[in-house]
Parts: sequence; structure tokens; C-alpha cells
Amino acid sequence: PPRVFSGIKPSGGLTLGNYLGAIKRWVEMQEDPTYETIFCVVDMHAITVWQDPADLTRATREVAASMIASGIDPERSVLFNQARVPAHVELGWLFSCVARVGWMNRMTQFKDKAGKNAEKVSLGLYAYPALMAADILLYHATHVPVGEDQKQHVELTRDIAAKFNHDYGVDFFPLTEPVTEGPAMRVMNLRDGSKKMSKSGESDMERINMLDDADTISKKFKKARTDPEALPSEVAGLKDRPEAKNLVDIYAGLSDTTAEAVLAEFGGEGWGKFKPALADLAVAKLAPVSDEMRRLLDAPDELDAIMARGAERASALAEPILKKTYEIMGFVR
Ligand code: AQP
Repeated sequence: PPRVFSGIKPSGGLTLGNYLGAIKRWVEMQEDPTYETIFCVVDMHAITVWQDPADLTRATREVAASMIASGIDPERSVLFNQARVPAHVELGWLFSCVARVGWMNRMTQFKDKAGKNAEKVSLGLYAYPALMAADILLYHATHVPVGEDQKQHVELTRDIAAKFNHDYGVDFFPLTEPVTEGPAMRVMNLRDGSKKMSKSGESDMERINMLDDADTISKKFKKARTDPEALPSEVAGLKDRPEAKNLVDIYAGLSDTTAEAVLAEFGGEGWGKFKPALADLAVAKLAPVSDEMRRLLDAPDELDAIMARGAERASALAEPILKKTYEIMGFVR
């Protein structure tokens, strides 16, 4: 069956962006019998920026807990953390020697993250798309559900696979497809509609965290930046209104509907009506997930055991592919 691989970095507490753009759709793909699903807490990626060791440990468990609490079943899907399967880093190095510097230079996420500081960031932050390609191709995954922000990296994964196959004259790595459809594939920052919602953004007010309580969620939506206009009745009316569009998309994502349907209900209404409705919806959807997360986080040993079992299954899938890669390249082992 076609294989799905995706991951989340434990670089902080998860946001509504990670939930709508990633986890929620992973659960849908897990439920679809067409796919074999593999989900990874990509801790090796988290350290591309400084992580306090205690924070890394906590966030690794929190990401695993959020996946399980959202419906990822560690029996049906393979769920593990990357540091337990060294084959990721091995293939990552091999791919660092396949990828070209010019390709990395075109990655917009690096430009956004490094900003004017490009000389001072870690080499890992620059090179990480090669490790990401390894994460995916180590399982010969064909489908990668990601938010819009990661599409370019999945395309780079295809370039790496194609170059490897071409250089070594083989048809070994598949050309992976990014899967990015859905209403809230790019959840924006609540204070600035031109930036995406991020775990590591400066202010806590710009994001909804999975573990925020009901009051905090209400307060954040209430204070979310908007324009003074009422909601339009058609999607076209959201053009050039990034903050309004974002809140409508979040509503659509949380309620599994489309922006059109949300506007059919709320078109003509002001924010005084829409924001509380959105906050109530978010609380209703997130509260059961965050309650379950807290319960799981109370038993960290169990979470660690789940990830360890997942890692064994992941290694069993990865080892033959890594071995074959070494063979193709001519390594004596
Ligand atoms: N704002 C977003 N909207 C939709 N999807 C999003 N994703 C992240 N932010 C949004 C999706 O979540 C998955 C995991 O992302 P990640 O944790 O590996 O890395 P990221 O994209 O760098 O996430 P953050 O939250 O912005 O983390 P920091 O601040 O630490 O860099 C991916 O599928 C991503 O598309």
C-alpha cells in the first residue's frame, strides 16, 4: 500500500496550526485503509535551533501525547521519535552529499528563519531539508501530508530522489507527493495575518496552544487582530483581508467544512458575534484533546514505551532500505 510519512518537531508546545495543518489530517489518513501510516516526533530537527535539554525531553513527550490524544493509534500507525532510529541520520548524511547548495539557497523557510542572521545560525538549520528527505525516503513514503509551509521541502525531497536515481542509474527512491489540501493548511499568526502561526513565535498571544485553557483561548481570539468590516457573504470578499480570512479558515478547519459554508452562516455578521462563536468551537474541539494529553503526560514512562515500540517497527522498515542504499553507492560494510 502507499506509505504516508510525516513528522512534527518538538521545538515547543504544539499550536492550532500544527493541529489543523498536520495532526488532524494524519488521523484521517490513518483511518483510510488505502494507506500505511508512519508518524515521527522529529527531535533531530528540533535542535537546529537551541533546545534546552529538559525542554526537549518535555516537548518530545508532549508531541507524542498530542498525536495520540488526537486519534493517532500507535498500533495502526507507526509512531516513534527520530533519535531512536539512527538510520534517519545516516541517510541524512548520504543525502547531504546528493543535494546541492544552490537548492538549499532557494528554501524560503530558511530565509524566513535565518533573517539577517544567516551567518550565525546552525549549519543544521540550513541543511535540514536533506535530513527531512531522508526521513521520508527511508520508508519509501509516497505521500507526505504537510502544511503549505513545508511544500517546498517535499518538492526538494523529490529532487533528491530523482538525482540519486539518475546519478546511480537506479529506480530506487520514489518521487514523493506533498498532500496539502484542506481548509486550514496555512494557519496565520493571530496578531499579524502575514506571518504563519508558529510554536516559537515571539508572543504567546499570536498563537493558540493545544494546552491552552478555555479562558486563554477566548481571550486570544477576542484580541486577535481584525479589520473593522463585517464578514462578507462570499469567499471573494476575503481578498486582501488576511486576518479575516485566517479566522474564517480556522473556523472551517475546526468544523470540517469550507470557508464558503462558514460565510453562508456568518456573512454580514460583525466580529462581536463571530469571535465568541469561534472561541466556543475551538474550546469544544480542543478541550477533549488537551484533557487526554494531560492524562498521557502524567505517565511519561508509558509514552516512552509507546515510542520505543514504534521505533522497533520503524527500524524494521528502514533497515533494508538503508542497506540497499549503501550497496547501490558501493560502500564496503
Ligand atoms: N501555521 C501553520 N499552519 C498549518 N500547518 C502548519 N504546520 C506548522 N505550522 C503550521 C505544519 O505542522 C507540521 C509540523 O511542523 P513542524 O513542527 O515540523 O515545523 P514548523 O512548520 O516549523 O512548525 P512551527 O510551529 O512553525 O515550529 P517552529 O516555530 O519551531 O519552527 C508540518 O506539516 C507543518 O506544515
